[in-house]
Formats: sequence, structure tokens, C-alpha cells
Amino acid sequence: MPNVPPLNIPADAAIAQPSFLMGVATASYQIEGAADEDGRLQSIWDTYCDEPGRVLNGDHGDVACDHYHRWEADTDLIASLGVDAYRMSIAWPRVMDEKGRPNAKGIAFYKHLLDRLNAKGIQTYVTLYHWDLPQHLQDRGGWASRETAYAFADYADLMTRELAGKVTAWATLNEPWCSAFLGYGIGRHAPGVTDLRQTTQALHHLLLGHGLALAKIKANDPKAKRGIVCNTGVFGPRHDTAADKDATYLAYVQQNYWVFDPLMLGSYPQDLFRLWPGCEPLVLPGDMDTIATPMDFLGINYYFRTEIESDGKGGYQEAPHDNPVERTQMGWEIYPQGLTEILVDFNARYPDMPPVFITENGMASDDSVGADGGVADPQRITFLERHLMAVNTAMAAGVDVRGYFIWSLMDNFEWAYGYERRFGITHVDYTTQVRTLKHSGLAVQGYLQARKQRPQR
Ligand code: IFM
Repeated sequence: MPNVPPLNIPADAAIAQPSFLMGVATASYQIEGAADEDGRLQSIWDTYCDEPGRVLNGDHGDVACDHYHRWEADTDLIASLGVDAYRMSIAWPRVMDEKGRPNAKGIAFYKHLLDRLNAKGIQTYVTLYHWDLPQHLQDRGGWASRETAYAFADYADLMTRELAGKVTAWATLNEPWCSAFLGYGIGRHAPGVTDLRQTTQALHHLLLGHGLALAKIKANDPKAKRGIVCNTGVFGPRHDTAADKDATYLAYVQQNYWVFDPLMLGSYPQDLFRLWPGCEPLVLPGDMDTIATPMDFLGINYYFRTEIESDGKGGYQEAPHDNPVERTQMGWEIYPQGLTEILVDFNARYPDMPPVFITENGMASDDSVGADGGVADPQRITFLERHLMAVNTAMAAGVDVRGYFIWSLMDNFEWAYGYERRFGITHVDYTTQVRTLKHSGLAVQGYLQARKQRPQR
């Protein structure tokens, strides 16, 4: 076993206290595999992966990390890290048939998994929708159709009845911005649609489904926490000009406020329609109240900063990557202070913001197993340290952050980038399915062991 020092976090930092929850995260389609087993239906990602040119190297989630068969050992792996919590998602196509009837075998998989996690004292943060919409619902319009919001509420109703008492915290959706904009706006995610009118309508239906699902969770599993997980973007102007500054503001509107304003303030930011004139969604009476239902927590995912410039047409575009900044395998700029900035910005903009969990943060690197059997990923270790300290700074500035989940427990199917981009603190050999804790995983494990042994403040 290589000798890797623990994460370098001062013992007196707020984030180093045992009350600050530390976890690892995954999602169903990215790890489960077993695409055709036990009655699982086709999802929009199965369809998208089958379309030539959509996913790098023609990769797909048919086998992924084979977690559906390796869940017991994977649970042991999670426990061995010493984390407080595990964030996972449920595959909708695995648990309901086309008529909305329960699929007992699929549901049993999640019951066993949650029972094992609970038996090991690991808190369970379960996301209902992490992008794997059943294809039969897409065939009827997907999220662009209002019916999908009600179908989602039915699915939430079923799962929260079946799994009540086993879940610490339910998140309705993961990153609805990605589902709407990447899926319906630029077609970089399933279902691969490129239509801005459908994009704003899809987001509206996702958020409506979220609000309807919150009521189901409250009724069926009242002791569990209820929230949502959203991605955030941090932006800076390329040039100190009024045009680039306005472009940067529009990037904030499109990537953050479009999603967070309806949830926290009950309205869409009108400046969005400067960017997308004529794309206002159809909103029925009562929808915005449903969407703005109070929650117990807000899950925030943060990864990188983007430099923005005006596109010369009243909109914005990403500036070329020709500035000398540190980047990850994804080409994403490493900008830890962005996490502080966005938390402080939201805390001021949303006076009723509930407690926050950082539900995803992490990075991809081109990791491989070395001659000594170890996986050296030094950039990820300092990435995690720097971002954890950025959370600490936000907490010192008054933001109520309760925990932090590393994306990801293990390398997995990175959507349009397939298996080439490795986000895990555990390396996965996709030929043998052997899991190897990377140096970052060992550093996290060492840090959490030391944290447990320290006398409490
Ligand atoms: O892998 C994804 C995850 O599914 C959602 N948030 C971002 C991660 C990295 O791209």
C-alpha cells in the first residue's frame, strides 16, 4: 500500500469537525450497467448512446461499473473510506413499468443496497432523477410535455412509499439545467434535441415535477430531508469592458438564476429572455408556488469557472482557452475561490436559502495503475483540499454549509465523454472491473480516520 499523507486540512477548520458531513457520490446510469436485466426499461441515455457520434468512442452504459452485480463489495468500499454519507440515484426505468406499475425486482435492488448502507452506519442521500428518463416518456414528448412532470410525481410517490425509513435525504432532481439546456437546447445530452423553446418549457416541467415530488416525499417519508441538487457556474469577463461585463451577467442569469430564482424566489429572471426572446415557458396558475415549495436543503454542484466575452449580438460566448490557468482533463479551469463566490452570492440573493450541501465537486484526470499497483493523482488531492477550504471560507462568511460530497466514488460513464474521463477517487479497470483506491482515495481515507480519532472541539 503506498504511503500517502492524509488531505491537508487544518484540524480547527469548521469543515474538519465531525458535524460537517463528508460523502462520496455516484449516479445510476453512470455505474449500474445491467441495462437489460430484471425488467429494466430503455432510458433516453440508452437510446442516445446508440446514435452514432453522440458519445466519445461509441461508449454506453450497458455494463458501466457493473455496480448492479457488485453493489455489496462497492458498499464495503464506501465504508472503508470512512465517509459519513453516500449520494446515489435511482434508475426510474428500473423500478416502474410502462403502465406505472412497480417493478419488484428493480425496487428490491435499491432496498438491499440502502439496507446495507444503513447497517454500516452510512447516511443515504438519494436522488430520484439523475437523467435516465424512461424512453417511453420521451416518446410522448419527454420533459417538454407537462405530462412528464405528473409522471415524475407518480414515480416519486412510489419510491418514497417503498423506501420510506431507509433514506436520510431525498433530492428530487440532479442538475435540471443540464437536463433542459444540454438535453433540449444544444443536444449534447439525451434526448439530443436542439430547440430553445422546448428548453425553457422542459426546465419548467422539471421544476414543476420537483415541486410535486416534494409533496409526495413529505407525505410518505416525513422524517427524511427534502431538497434538490443543481449545478452552478462561475464566470469572469475576458476584458474589462461594459460589453464583456454584461455578457458575464447574462451567463450568470442563464446558468444559475434561471434555475435558482424560481426555486428560491418563485419567478424566472426576465433577463433570460433578452438572450432567448420569445422563449418564455407556458406557466399555469399555481405552478410557481409549487416550484418554490420550501425545502430542507439545497444541493449545490460546483466544478469550474468560465471566462466570458460578448458575442457582439447582445449575448455571450466562452472566451478561447488561451489564458495560462490550471485545467483538468475536461479542460475545466480549476478555480476554488469560485465555490466561495457562488455560495456568498446565493446567500445574499436568496434570503430564505435553506442549509446547503455541496453535493458534487471533483475533477477528471487521465489516471492509470502504475507499476507499484498504485494510482497517483496528485492534482486531485490538492483540488479537493483547495475546494474544501473554499467551503470553509464561505462558512466563515456566514453561509450555512452542512456537508461536501466528492464526485465521484469511482471512475464511471461520463456521459458524452464515455469512459475516457476519470472522475473517481477509486480507479476502475473496465476490463476486469477491479477497483483500486487512487492516492486521492487514500488521502481522503487517512483524513477521515484522523478526524475520527481527534478529540472533538
Ligand atoms: O458526471 C457528472 C454528474 O453526473 C453530474 N454532475 C457533473 C459530473 C461531472 O461532469
